[in-house]
Amino acid sequence: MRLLHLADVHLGASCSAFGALAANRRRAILEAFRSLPDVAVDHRVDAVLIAGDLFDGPAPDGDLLAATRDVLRRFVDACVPVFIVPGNHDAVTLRLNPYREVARAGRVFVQGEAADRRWPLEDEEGRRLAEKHAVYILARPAFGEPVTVETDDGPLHVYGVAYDGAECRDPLSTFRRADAPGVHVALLHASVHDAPHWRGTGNALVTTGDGLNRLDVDYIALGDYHRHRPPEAFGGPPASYPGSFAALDLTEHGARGFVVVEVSPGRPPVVEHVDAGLRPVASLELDVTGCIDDIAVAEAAARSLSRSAIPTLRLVGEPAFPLDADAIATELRQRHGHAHVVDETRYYAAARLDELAERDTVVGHLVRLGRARIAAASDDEDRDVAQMALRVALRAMGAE
Ligand SMILES: [Mn+2]
Repeated sequence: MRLLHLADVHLGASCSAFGALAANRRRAILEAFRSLPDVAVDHRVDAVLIAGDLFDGPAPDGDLLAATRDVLRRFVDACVPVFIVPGNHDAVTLRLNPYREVARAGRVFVQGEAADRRWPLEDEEGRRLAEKHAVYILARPAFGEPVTVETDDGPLHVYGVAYDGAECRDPLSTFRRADAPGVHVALLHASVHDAPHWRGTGNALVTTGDGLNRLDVDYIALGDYHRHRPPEAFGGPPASYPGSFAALDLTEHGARGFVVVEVSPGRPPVVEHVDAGLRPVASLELDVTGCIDDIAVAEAAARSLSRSAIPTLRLVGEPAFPLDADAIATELRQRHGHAHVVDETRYYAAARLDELAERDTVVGHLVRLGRARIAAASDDEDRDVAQMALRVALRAMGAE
């Protein structure tokens, strides 16, 4: 059986870290999300699992809700059942429930809700209604009976939990495997920590590898952690994080997307990560020692970056000129639309500064004073400020 598993789409996220590209980014994420029904058909998956944080917040705007309903209707039309659990960003609470609005589309059912259509699985008759042409939003704080659908590759049983610490502290302990043939899958939004003393706060479910091991299933579809983590990384439980669907800020570098999972009863799952196709964030460390000026640094960076990348550049080394990170970012933005530059260079140690410090001039005095302040700094923050002050002063003096 093949499953398409995604999480942490964060529809509606501001993407403000992308600067001038933010609006673009929001559109691209929505477009990639809209393409998923076709992607699911192309990959010939039997079902789709969405493991929380589909929305960035508990009150998505009308456009996003309409787009989501449209996507879900297309899954239903394509006969691909969809299972969703809320995450910590789009949690179902007494006051806010983004999924109540989503469930206004036909054949979308939200559990534990007095919606127009009752949850179809409460009784014998209802259970017969559970079929492929539907979307199931598992919104209860504890595991119950799985939702069972008949797929081309046999029965699929999905168990889900919507974490609510006020209702159920330890939802994993409520898991009971149904005695039925087929593939059994657990769907949850949780951070997995292996240190037993680790304690979560707020509305996030925290568990450990041992906790996951208690789930007697063929696959555990997780959400929450924004980096892809394959089952091998768990060393035991058949779990995987797909990671964020698309980079949401400039720390989320590398391939982002979803996973396609091959699951068979009693066998370890085989997980393949698939890129969602958005422009990636590329993280690059560049040693600027030897560069003659800001433009040369920008050009050296550009040579190492693909044009489609959105760069986050960390500068190291000892430049022989008063480097201006903003000027380098401005240069890179022309080519990449947006760029973030972190300056970790050590100008104060450069040979050029040694030379300037020897001089009996205002600049020479400035360098000696600046270096003395850097040397006397009481902590890292103080040192950063002193280094920045020397650099700004030298630039103002035109000491190239
Ligand atoms: Mn998330």
